[in-house]
Amino acid sequence: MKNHLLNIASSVVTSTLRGWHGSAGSKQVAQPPQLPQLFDREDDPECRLVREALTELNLDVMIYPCPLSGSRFTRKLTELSGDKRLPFLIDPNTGEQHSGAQNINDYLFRQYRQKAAPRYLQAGDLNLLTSKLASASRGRRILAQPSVNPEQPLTLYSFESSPYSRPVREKLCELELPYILVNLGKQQLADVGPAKQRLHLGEYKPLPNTKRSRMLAEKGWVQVPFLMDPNHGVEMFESKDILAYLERTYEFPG
Ligand SMILES: N[C@@H](CCC(=O)N[C@@H](CS)C(=O)NCC(=O)O)C(=O)O
Repeated sequence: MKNHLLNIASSVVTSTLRGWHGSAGSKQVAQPPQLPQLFDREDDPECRLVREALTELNLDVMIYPCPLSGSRFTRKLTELSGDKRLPFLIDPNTGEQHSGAQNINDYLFRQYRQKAAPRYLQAGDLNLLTSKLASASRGRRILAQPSVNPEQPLTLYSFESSPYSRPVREKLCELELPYILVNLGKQQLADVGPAKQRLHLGEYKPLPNTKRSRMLAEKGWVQVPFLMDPNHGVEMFESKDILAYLERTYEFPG
């Protein structure tokens, strides 16, 4: 979408249709030593339910984007899972692999929270319907665009419902760029709101010993989306700038 403001407004509608699930991140962090790997398409209704669960569980993962008519990770997906069904999760920490939102979210909650996935993250009819409507509200499908294959994965700080982060995730998906998804869900009231107009008055203090407090110490600011590209030594805030950077750096002129 060319007009950035319209793009963000449409993304607000998308998050609203899913009741802003994928905003809160748990205070309890159970990040395992190795990154779980998710084969994902940004506009797939089941993939969205899994990414909402990942934000809620405060888990970071490696994303292998599989847009429509994409090929970069589809062969690997087929080799590992036996078909092209999305979402597909591999957890190298346990050797488990699962297909489909219901199985994946059941596994993630059982493994990393020792409890059942909440109702709003189950792949039942209502959640799939709202997630389909959320995808439809973006007004287009995520189709692969010819792109440069990076040597190293990029890193994106995001949380699922973030209206500013969604267009960046869509672009990473279209360009089939693998990335580490760092989930930065809201852990307290002071985290709520855009970075420049938080609900909380006074100096912003993230909870201690969290990804948010580390981001503040290391980057001087807590805001998503935040992109790191080790292939070019680039780190940047601002969704509009990130989109322009990804297009200029990775998209083959069409
Ligand atoms: N102008 C920025 C706005 C980004 C922004 O406000 N992001 C929100 C999330 S959608 C944020 O970081 N809020 C503060 C927080 O989550 O701590 C952009 O386009 O990237």
